[in-house]
Amino acid sequence: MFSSNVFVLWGVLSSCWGLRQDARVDEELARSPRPSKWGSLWPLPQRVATFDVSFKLAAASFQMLDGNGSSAGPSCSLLQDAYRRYDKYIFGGVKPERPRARDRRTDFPVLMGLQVLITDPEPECDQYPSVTSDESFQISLDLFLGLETFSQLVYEDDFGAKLVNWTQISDYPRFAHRGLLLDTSRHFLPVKVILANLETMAMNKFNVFHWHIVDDQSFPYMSRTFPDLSQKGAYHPYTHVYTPSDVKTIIEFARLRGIRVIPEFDTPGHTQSWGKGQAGLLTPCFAGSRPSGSFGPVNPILNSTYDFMRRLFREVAAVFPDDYVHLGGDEVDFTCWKSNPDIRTFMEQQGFGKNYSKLESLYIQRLLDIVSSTEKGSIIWQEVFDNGVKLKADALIHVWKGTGQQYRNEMANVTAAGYRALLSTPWYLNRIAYGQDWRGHYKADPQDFQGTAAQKKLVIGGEACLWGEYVDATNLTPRLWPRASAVAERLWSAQNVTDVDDAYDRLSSHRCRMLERGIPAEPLFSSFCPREFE
Ligand code: CP6
Repeated sequence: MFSSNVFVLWGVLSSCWGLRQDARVDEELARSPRPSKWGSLWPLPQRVATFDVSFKLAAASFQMLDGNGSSAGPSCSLLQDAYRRYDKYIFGGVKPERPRARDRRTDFPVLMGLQVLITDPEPECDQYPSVTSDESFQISLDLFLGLETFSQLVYEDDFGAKLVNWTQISDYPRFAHRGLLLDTSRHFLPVKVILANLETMAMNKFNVFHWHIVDDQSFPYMSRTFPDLSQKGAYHPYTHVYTPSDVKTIIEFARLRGIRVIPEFDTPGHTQSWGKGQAGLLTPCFAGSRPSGSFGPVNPILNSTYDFMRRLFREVAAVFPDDYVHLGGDEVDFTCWKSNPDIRTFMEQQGFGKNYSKLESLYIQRLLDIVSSTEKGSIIWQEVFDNGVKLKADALIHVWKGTGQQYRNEMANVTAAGYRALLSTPWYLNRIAYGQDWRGHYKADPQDFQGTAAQKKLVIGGEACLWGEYVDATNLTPRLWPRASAVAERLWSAQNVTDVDDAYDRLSSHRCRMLERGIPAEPLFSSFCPREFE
């Protein structure tokens, strides 16, 4: 009896010891968060000066107003909309009655309001954001980027009073393209989930929503030109689709937050769901001399394929206002093409031999021509570049594959060839690991490769990717935040902002702020938030 107890106790101790061993992976940061000298600013601004002078904000009297001489006034609905949002974030939507003069005495000088002075003679109030948008601001402020930063300066004292320290900030992004990929094909994501994530993107200064809208598993995009694509290819023909009005809602919500929406219609691979609503589009695979009944990538040897693509991309160009579309082009499996006798004959006629990359290139080449005829620029996954496809000089190459050394080499090769590059390889947030994997995401730098200054300049940014195989509305938000925030800071803040310890402190507070704003962001490590949800 006694010896058995001893054994149990030993078992408990040894398993505790085992856990400690495991936790040692986290040694460097196995501590509770502490206040950072930068408060809870995230991503860290380019230049910050704080002074030991505090002001109080009163919910009843504080106002955000267009400054004297501002080039954006009442007619700039985008700005007025942003005032409302940030008022709510700062004061929690509470508007007490205005205090009488004798009640106004406080221990701190009261900050009466925030004057927003837009200096751009033609502010983008009614336009869509673009890769050339000026996102810089001083803290006397530019649109919502500045408002977000201002709201992050507000803190509470022990009595719940809202305070802000006298602060001067001058800020602008390191990279123009700071994206997040969500995948709505593997699982349908309800519109409100997408909107909540756009809102959270704005809190993190992400400015591109890369919408991987369709793929093998389902085709939820409702096309006016080809309604059968979603009618037959979506998980459900009217509950699991994005109607034209849904798409509009998402694009407008994003626009009001300075976020571009870039749709991806990935071809010629990853298109199984397209085949259900568009007969003859996919390549019939053969078993010996007979069709096997299954289908492969888009059939690149038929004129009807290009007629279809021309009509589809004409619609896409009209529906999505951004200057770019993402054309995919990744992971094309040649097995089915190889099995098909018509394709083999075509290969011979073209003199391609057994090189199916040449066939893929022929397809992509024609698709790129179709897309340029719609006046849009193209983004493609790296395989298209790797296969030697002739690209327009303005094509953007999206690097997603390989180990650390491989992706660095790829960035070097792409930029040495004179193309602009986007990086995603180190930021596959669908991959999860025990511990603080955000630190790895934080340390990766898109300009960390062997190359000239001119090559580094061709890196216009990167994207965090959350592929949808294991993610739907139930777990998307906590899996994404605050892990994606690490990528947001890497893409916004200066190159020398690399102190992971300080990032941990600020990110912990930033995560608590996201919680307060109703976003169920997961914790970084053992900790608690000043205001926790039930
Ligand atoms: N779907 C598409 C995917 C992936 C890619 N393209 C993918 C590949 C590897 C991982 C995660 C996602 N699911 N269309 C690659 C760009 Cl680890």
